[in-house]
Amino acid sequence: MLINGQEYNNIAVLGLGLTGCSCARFLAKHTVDIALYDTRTELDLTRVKEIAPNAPVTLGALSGDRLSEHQILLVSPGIAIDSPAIEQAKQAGTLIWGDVELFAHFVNKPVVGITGSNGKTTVTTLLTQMGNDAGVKTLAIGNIGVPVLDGLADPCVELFIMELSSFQLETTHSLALNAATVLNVTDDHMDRYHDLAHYANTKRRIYNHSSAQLINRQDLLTQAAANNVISFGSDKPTTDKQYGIFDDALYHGEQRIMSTRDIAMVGQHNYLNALSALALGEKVGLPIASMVETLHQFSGLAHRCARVASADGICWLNDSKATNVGATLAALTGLKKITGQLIVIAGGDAKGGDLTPLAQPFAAQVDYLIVIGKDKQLFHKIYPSAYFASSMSEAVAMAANHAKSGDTVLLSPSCASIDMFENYMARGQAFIDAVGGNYDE
Ligand code: UMA
Ligand code: ADP
Repeated sequence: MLINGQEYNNIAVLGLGLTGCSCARFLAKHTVDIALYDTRTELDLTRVKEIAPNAPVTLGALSGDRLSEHQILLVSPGIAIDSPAIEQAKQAGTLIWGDVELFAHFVNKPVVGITGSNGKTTVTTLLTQMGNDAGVKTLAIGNIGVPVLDGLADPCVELFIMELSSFQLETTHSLALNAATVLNVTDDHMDRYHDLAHYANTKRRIYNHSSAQLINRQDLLTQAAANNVISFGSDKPTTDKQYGIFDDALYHGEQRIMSTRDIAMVGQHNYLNALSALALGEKVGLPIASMVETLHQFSGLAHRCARVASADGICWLNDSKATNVGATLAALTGLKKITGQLIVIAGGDAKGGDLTPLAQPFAAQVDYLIVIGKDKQLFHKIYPSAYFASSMSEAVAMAANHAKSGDTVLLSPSCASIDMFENYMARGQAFIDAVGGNYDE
């Protein structure tokens, strides 16, 4: 396989999940010798063997000597690249890439890249819808669940919208996006980064080589030291490089785009998501009228501040996708004007994150806090009267006992779900089932 004039015929794929299988599929088509690695000692290899029947598979601990024999390591995002074996290979001259780096060398269509601690999937999905509604065949790829190299398999795609995690950006070096954004940066994945600055710097790698950079005016950690910077924020824009909100309407510079009342998504944070999508869409030539029409229709995604049907007069909100503090803060901001009591169910795996930013808003807004999961005790520190529950059904029963008609019960965990559930969707579904409502994905 020829990349930048250099022949590569000995490539290793590390991690045999969605990303690893997609890398193997892509490389198999390019008739490159590949070796497959996974640190699990037991793994069902059926799918891998279908994709690359002759590739050697090594399970268990990684060996630096073995990895150093390869020209490139394609490392899956779930694998930390500072492991000693990967570090040894890097020192020996092996290139440490991810699937996104390989994609960058082969893509020949426009790509918009979206990262941030919160709102990535919402903005990626919304902008993809805007593209398709405008008649441009648009595909969402990346952290959203579609490995980027699989996206290249469809020659009809005219525009890619790529959701990027900080993990993916660690191994991405030459991706040249047509427009790139860091939506916001709040504490997340602190079990993988030294501190917030390290995490933010990794996210800002998205701007490298990009043609246009969209920053969040109110979040210093999203700033770009680049030459074609535009911005969004919840204040009034003052130049035509700014998007903002004024008098309950979205604006681009002086130009009023639409009333926030006509946006089908609810919540202040979703108005910012709408602005981001409009700004990125304009950079890749999507017509504004068509994008506004999409905003009239697009009502948001499941498990993100979504109302659960119930007949008890209580407003049950499923925000299971709130896997960090920033997302819960956004949900609380959207609930400032409610009249009844606010009961919150939180907890799970805090991923080494700092929960103290929740202390003040919880004290001001939350009448009754129920916590579940591995890091229950951390919530006790920031809200001493928190009640503990051992399961989602117990938490919902406690909330139902306490709530009256007109009250709101919000599931917004601020934590990952992995200690109790398969994923955030299973956690949200457990909440829905316990509430007893009927809810369609
Ligand atoms: N593995 C190892 N050693 C390790 C860790 C993992 O060998 O130390 C192996 C596992 O045994 C498994 C494979 O790697 O066989 C899994 O790889 P992976 O964890 O990188 O996950 P993928 O299945 O490749 O999915 C990844 C993203 N997962 C992660 O970043 C953890 C998916 O994002 C993404 O949708 C997919 O690529 C396609 O691009 C998920 C995610 O949780 C949704 N992302 C995080 C988030 O959104 O917060 C970052
Ligand atoms: P991500 O893909 O970055 O995890 P999602 O769109 O899936 O983002 O939303 C995750 C969580 O963050 C949900 O709880 C959602 O309500 C919240 N959220 C969405 N957009 C924003 C935003 N712009 N700022 C803060 N929180 C947000």
